[in-house]
Amino acid sequence: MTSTVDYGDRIPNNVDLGRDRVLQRALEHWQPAYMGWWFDMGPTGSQAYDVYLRTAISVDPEGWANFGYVKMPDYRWGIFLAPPVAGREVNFGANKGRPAWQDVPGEYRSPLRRIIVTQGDTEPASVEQQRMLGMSCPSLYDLRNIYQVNVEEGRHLWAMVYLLHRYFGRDGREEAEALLERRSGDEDNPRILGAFNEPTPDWLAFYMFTFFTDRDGKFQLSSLAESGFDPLARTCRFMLTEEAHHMFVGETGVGRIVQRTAEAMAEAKVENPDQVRDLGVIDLPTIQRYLNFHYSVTLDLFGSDVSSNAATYFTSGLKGRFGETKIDDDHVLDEATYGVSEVVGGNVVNRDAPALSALNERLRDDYIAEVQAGVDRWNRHIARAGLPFSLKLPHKAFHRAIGNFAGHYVSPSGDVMSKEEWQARRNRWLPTEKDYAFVQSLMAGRVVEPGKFANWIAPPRTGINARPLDFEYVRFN
Ligand code: BYC
Repeated sequence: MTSTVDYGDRIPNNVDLGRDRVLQRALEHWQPAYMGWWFDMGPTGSQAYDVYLRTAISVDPEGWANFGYVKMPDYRWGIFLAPPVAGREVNFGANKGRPAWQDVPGEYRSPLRRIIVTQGDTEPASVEQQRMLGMSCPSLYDLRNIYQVNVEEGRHLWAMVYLLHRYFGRDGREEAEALLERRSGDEDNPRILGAFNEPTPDWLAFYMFTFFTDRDGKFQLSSLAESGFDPLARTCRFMLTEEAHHMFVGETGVGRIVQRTAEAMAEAKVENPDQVRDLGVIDLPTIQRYLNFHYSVTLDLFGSDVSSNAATYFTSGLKGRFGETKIDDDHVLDEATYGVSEVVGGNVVNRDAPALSALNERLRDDYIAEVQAGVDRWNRHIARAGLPFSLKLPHKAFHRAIGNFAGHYVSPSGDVMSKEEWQARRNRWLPTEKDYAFVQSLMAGRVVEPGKFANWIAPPRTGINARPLDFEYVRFN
């Protein structure tokens, strides 16, 4: 393992790829297919643009990235694993205390492959979901940020494909090909997880997605960074470094939209949503409906509240809890219980379940706490403008399709309803066709003059890599 990356290699890497000719050839064979996918499904019309991107150049925490203009097809998608930790052990489950695996334990091959494929599948999916958005960007700064997110999702796909090729032989190579064949939203060959087949039709949706859904990425990657399968743990540790920027883009993106709306409302002294829309900004109830949608579909990504898969992953030592090694317990969980909710007799009630099978629910709860803190920060913009409104996370049971709440009709405040009652109110709670049409009407063209921002979003506080806001973050050539 080297800590800097050799850019002389066709595939930049810090895994001594050059020493494993078979693996190198397999990846070099996959690379043109990846490029084909990028040209077909990557950001529309962007191939010739020079974009001010950061590229991973080492795994050194003090300076792992380099900033400069790059044409995205020339971005150096590479393979980087965080440095090994000497003497690392499996830290949880039935194998706790054994040396961490450097190879796939035969008995766990199938679940491990499935975890890696599921993780890998989300990465190209999100690029596909966002591919049209460059055509309606609110500024060069925002355009650069979405492209940064897109190339790094591409790199995260490379990260999982490396593991598949390196450790899973022929099966792994077939899975790697299939990752380039599924398509977000395709009826016949969709992406694996629900949220990754939903459209991301506009920039409010993009920012909600990067705030809510990329954060599922953070929590899942953090759990996989605890894995007893050391190459997966080290891969995910490095991916988390890049992931932080994606969530920054989401949180500040929504925050800037909320800020702009609140300031425009205060200045014009209007609160009625129609009048707010007349100001050319997105009214707060529409923002709330987008929030309700993205939050609820992302909660589904954590899987069923009670899951034997989750118990197996943990007991085998493949997938830990968030912050596993910092938790003060036995890390085996044979006796422990955890609270899960379900609908009983028209009410949402809590009951204790074996902690092992409730691990998805626990991770979801960890996620909810972090998301709430972000929503609180958005609300400060509204409070500062003196407006009597606040954004709220809907009840956990609202609009769920996976787990105990699937098939139930629960309001954002947690009231269990009949299907008819719920559907009669649906348009108050979730974005309507009219909402989408209005939001998209604001984003009819792109804003590309350096330093200019669309009317519906406030400028950020600072530029990228200490560059000014009027820096030419993207050159169209
Ligand atoms: N949609 O016991 P269950 C990211 C399936 S995001 C459709 O409930 P389990 C990123 C499940 O596959 C992070 N199907 O759940 C973000 C299973 O199928 P089979 C991605 C679903 O297995 C933004 C069945 O239902 N990483 O990185 O305990 C941009 C019953 O399973 C869904 C991971 O997810 C759903 N929402 O947990 C870019 C980590 N939920 O076996 C990137 C790896 C469940 O019956 N994945 N199903 O065919 C996992 O750890 C687990 O697969 C899950 C599900 C947590 C997703």
